[in-house]
Amino acid sequence: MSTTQDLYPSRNGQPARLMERLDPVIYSRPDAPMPVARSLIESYEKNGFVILEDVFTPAEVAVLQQESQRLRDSRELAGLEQTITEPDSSEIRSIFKVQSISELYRRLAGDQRLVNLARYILGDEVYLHQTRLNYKPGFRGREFYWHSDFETWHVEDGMPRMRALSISITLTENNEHNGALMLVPGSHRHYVVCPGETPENHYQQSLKKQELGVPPDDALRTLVEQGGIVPAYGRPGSVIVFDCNTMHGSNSNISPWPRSNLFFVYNAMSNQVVEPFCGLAPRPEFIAARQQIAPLTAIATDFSQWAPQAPQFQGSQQLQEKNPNEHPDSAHRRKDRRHQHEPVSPSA
Ligand SMILES: O=C(O)CCC(=O)C(=O)O
Repeated sequence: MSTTQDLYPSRNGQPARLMERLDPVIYSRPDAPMPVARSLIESYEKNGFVILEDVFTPAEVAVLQQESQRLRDSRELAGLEQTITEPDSSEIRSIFKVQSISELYRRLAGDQRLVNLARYILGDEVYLHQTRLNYKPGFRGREFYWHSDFETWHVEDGMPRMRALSISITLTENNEHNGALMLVPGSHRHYVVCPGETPENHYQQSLKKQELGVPPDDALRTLVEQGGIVPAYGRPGSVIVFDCNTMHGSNSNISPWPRSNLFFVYNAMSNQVVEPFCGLAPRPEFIAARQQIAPLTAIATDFSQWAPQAPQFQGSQQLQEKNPNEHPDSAHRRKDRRHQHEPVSPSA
């Protein structure tokens, strides 16, 4: 059990309820240089998310999609613990810790368009708490029920404060048919204390179908009556940035069109995880990073120029043994660029 004070208790026998958020949403000072237009930052602060279209060019998206297909087709990958199948079929639902099996995605997680935004919002150097690729295959891709990521990261991973965010890069179109992400504006300001008690190894069930750490109907109704629901439709290459406590979920995909999105979770260096607040053993490293934590270096990359890489599965160990967050040629840049917030596109 963590010795850090539990400011956001949940699943501990208390009745379910809504409580106010105790942490800021935007951590940088208002006069700090902004990596995107002020209106976008204000929208993020008010709603708990912002959708940025066309952050990656069609040529870059094509390269990112090829990599997604390569991973999906890999027989080696199917046997790894970090590969999660759908609850009722052997189709791949999610691959976790993608930076350990893909040099391209490792580089992408350090892209300056993403890292500078995360740094600005969190007001700190950042590292990767979790990464995943959710395939949401056509016909049988199952839903992700409503949840706040922070509730699970706090209870099961020991993330102390709300000082983390997700950046989701859409690899396919997300539309009204294929199970686009849905978000509840303003929900990030309220923490849902959830009922129930966390069983051991809960992740083995929850990554396929989450039933604990989800809001009771009344709490969800209240949040949605206050804020509504916004679907994150968009072209591939868009970016959805959302606060760790924003209520979100997505429907099943019974359309023929897959909906594949990458998720990178950036946590503030000052908010590294402690012992899980549920008192159980921490979840495995592929779900929640605890070892070799190091700040990311923001690097400019044109992914359309990325040379195809040889399959990396036997190299996944090597990638994990190195500093998992840092590209080999980036160390010399860290000193110069740590506190800069270079502009990212789009700037509208
Ligand atoms: O991929 C989605 O639609 C939702 C993903 C999500 O909420 C999760 O993986 O926690």
